[in-house]
Amino acid sequence: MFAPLSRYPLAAAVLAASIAGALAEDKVVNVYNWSDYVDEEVLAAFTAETGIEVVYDVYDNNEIVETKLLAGGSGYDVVVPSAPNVARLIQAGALQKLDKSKIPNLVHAWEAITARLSGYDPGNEYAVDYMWGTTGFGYNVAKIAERMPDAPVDSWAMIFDPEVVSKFADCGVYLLDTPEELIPAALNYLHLNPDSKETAEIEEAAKLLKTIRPYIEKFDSSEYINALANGDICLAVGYSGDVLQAADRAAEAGAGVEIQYVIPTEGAAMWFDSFIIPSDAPHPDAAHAFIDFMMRPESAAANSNYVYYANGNLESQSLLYEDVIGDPAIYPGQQTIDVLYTTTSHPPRVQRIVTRAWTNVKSGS
Ligand code: SPD
Repeated sequence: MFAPLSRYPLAAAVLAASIAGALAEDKVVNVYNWSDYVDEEVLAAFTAETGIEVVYDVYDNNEIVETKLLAGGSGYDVVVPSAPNVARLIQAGALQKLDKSKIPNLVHAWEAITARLSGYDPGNEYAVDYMWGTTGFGYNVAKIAERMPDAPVDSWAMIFDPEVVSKFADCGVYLLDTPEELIPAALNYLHLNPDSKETAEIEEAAKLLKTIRPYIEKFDSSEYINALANGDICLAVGYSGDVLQAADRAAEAGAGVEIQYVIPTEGAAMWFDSFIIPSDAPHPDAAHAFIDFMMRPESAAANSNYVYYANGNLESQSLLYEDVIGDPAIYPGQQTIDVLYTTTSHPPRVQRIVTRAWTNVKSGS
């Protein structure tokens, strides 16, 4: 039989302190997610129910996430990188395996999406899809029509044909500030493999991007939502839900700005952003609780209804607004899905070439 702890005051104090520490540990979860990617009421509901405070930081590209997680000591408990980055982070040992017994709401995961993700995370051991979407472009209907009544608005020619895009330079053209979107889109436009690892092909894509560089006002991955909505720019390569949020904000403002999102007929990127837990996450229990809460159908639906991105939760679909589940820009039909491409992570040698090519495109050198 164990002696009562009251006979060992120091041991009792140490135990009490460590229990208190463990409890305190789980009262916060540090979440690092894409900007404009959550309904804050869902975060508040999580805290109200669990007592766990959510410290929420945002980013707008995968490169910064990967750099932080590879360096270690980020302090984050839950992060939402895209699939190729998840694959690289797993390989580097930067992620911990999920304890699926702590995420019972995983039963709601959408098998079609989980299967896609298993190509990056074999056995789906490290990542759970949060949202998925496409990368196309958004445009201001009136401003584009004014400048080019017969503009090829369904085509990447809007961006990659210098004759076309030059007509819109005066009303503002933005490109996402990331090679992981623009190089594949340019490769695809050139009828090359968007996931090419060939140096010569990547250089070709960079060459095309350089021809349109003079007409690009800014490389940006977050401000374009408001810039489109306010009518400050007329064309932007962007993520599906971001452009749809811009359209919504424009309509709400009632200033006559109409924004249209396009998945071009030549095809576009389809991507998946997943919850992961870094291997050195300070609050792994809170991280699992957070992911589980986000995987409730009600939470997933609330988030998608708010940010206009499709989620990886099958059960949530009956809770989505009709203008979300019924919008082919958010949940594309099979015909569109057939022209969507996915990309994989590059080996380091190819990644260096991509990074250098992108730097040259941006600097115009
Ligand atoms: N504002 C949310 C944007 C989410 C974009 N994630 C997709 C990145 C794929 N490369």
